[in-house]
Amino acid sequence: MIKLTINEGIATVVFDRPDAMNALNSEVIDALSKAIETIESDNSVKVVVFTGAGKAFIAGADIKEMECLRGDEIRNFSKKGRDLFRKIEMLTIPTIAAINGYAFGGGVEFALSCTLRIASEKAKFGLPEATLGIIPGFSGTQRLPRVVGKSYALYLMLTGATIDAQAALDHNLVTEIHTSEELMDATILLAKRIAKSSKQAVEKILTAVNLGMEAPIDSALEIETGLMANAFGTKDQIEGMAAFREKRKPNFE
Ligand code: CO8
Repeated sequence: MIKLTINEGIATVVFDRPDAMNALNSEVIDALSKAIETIESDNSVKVVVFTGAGKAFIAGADIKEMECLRGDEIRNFSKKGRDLFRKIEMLTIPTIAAINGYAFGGGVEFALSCTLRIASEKAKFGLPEATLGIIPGFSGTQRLPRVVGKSYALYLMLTGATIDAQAALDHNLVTEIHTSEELMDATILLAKRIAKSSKQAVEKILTAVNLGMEAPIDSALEIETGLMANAFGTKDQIEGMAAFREKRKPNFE
């Protein structure tokens, strides 16, 4: 259901339920939660990559599992996914969704909780919940407008339109498009570029952006100043600036 490998500081998580287009059922969500715990407990991990096996990234929450849920059952399922996605969003390890194919409903909502999203030219995106008589309940109504803007988010959610990778790029849903053959190499290259940066600086940038975006601007600026002050005097700041002065590459911790 979920395959986790950790290699040279990069954790790769593959959603591997191709018979159901990698749809998120309770079992997959529990397995993802365990994989995140493993990643958090491994200090060597600098970047996490998520992708899907087969022709889907994630075709949404499992419609067949959800169909008959009611009341607290559906509330709990929604909360389980939402809380896990929130945890992933707030990780101080950067996460990249390598969107290889279909990303619908909960699949888009999951990708939105990642730090970055890059797509194969074969990727297709949509929030078809309204066409199923429900709403994006894994935090899509909140995160999608923050990423693509309110109007385009509402267009996608109210119509259930399917868009291609180019439209996703045009609306900032993804930052890069690659051929399907090159997607994983390009993703690993991006992960390695991030992994070369100072780990403590990366953690502080994620914290500043994630906390700051949710705070009033004056509080957000205070958060930034505090984190900036804490960066000074660290081994990486001393090394990074010495490396600049000595015209060499930094050797971070
Ligand atoms: N859930 C369950 N099974 C699925 C799902 C899904 N989301 N998507 C695909 N499958 C299954 C199909 O039923 C099919 O199974 P079977 O072989 O047993 O019939 C198998 O995967 C292969 O799928 P297709 O034959 O349909 O493959 P195609 O290549 O023809 O089409 C698509 C692929 C376009 C991805 C198509 O399967 C599709 O449209 N899937 C549904 C997409 C969708 O509507 N996603 C949104 C789901 S709702 C959601 O995500 C809500 C999130 C918030 C929940 C909050 C909890 C309360």
